[in-house]
Amino acid sequence: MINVLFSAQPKSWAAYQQPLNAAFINAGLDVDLRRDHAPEATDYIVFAPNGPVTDFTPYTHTKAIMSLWAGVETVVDNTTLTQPLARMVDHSLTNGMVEWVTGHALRHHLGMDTHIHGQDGIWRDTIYPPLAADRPVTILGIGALGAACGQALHGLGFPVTGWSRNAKDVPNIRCLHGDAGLTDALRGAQIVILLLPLTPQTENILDTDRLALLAPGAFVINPGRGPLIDDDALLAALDRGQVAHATLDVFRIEPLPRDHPYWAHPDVTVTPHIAATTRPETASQVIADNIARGQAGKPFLHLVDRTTGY
Ligand code: NDP
Ligand code: OXD
Repeated sequence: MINVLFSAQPKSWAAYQQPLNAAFINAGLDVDLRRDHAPEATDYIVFAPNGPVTDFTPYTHTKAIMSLWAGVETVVDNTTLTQPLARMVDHSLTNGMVEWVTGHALRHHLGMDTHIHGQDGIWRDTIYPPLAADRPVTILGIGALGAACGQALHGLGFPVTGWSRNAKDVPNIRCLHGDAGLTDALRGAQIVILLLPLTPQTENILDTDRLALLAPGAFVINPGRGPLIDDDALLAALDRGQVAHATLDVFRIEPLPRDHPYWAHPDVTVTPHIAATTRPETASQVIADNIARGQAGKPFLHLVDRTTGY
């Protein structure tokens, strides 16, 4: 019997109990899934922020922590965490992000708001978008999510540049990396999409100087993490028209406080951290399959590198 502890917000239990148990059976695992295993008897922890486990010290026999989230910035620097940490990489999460990013990129590219909000009897036939081929898009972060978004945008005809920490070769994406690569990636970009993890190196990466590299009237789309952007710099860039519109899904404080300037800004769209939700059915199978690997003595998939923080 494998003891799996579920440590997430209490409201998640109802959504995950049945899919996790079904996935364990599907993976051929005999699992006792509970919210209250004794620490020393816990083999694995299914983990999300704001659950009961914050101190991993007593989990002396725990083989791995399986995060329900792709972003692990709230747990990766927990000094009590000595066990392997696997983050969420799941095709449903990826597809959700591709749909959200593509939808918002097309909204801005096509100038949809002009016509959706301009139903006033005026025939605005001189306002039409360029073709996607003439709208360079830059994606900061070309990992599981950024690379998939890049492929989808390329498929629509956009020239896509991606930026990463290490040199990469991703089909259909002009790949740049490192500090010099960041300047090149941002210079002249008309749409910039942030899909970086939050680490000390990526915090405030989109600041005043880097916003100034974008094409005048660029669009910023951030489903990554709020602190990737210097908020004051973005608001100033919006106010002077350097950035035409920002669509933001993630924020330094969530829920975004009601008096935050983003809510009232005419050129900001706030979405409530829903760009890509972890779907219990497929995420449970990812976790069950990873536990099955561990039980078979194989290396876990999607392990977080504790030195880089993602
Ligand atoms: P990955 O780890 O697969 O990819 C991260 C990418 O960022 C990689 O290309 C990596 O480079 C790059 N990167 C990291 N640090 C740096 C750096 N210092 N300089 C340059 N590039 C860097 O993550 P995912 O694609 O799975 O997820 C990305 C983020 O999306 C998550 O961390 C999370 O914050 C966010 N997210 C948001 C959701 C939402 O609903 N809003 C849902 C899910 C995730 P390299 O390839 O060289 O390693
Ligand atoms: C995640 C998220 O990291 O939902 O999975 O943001």
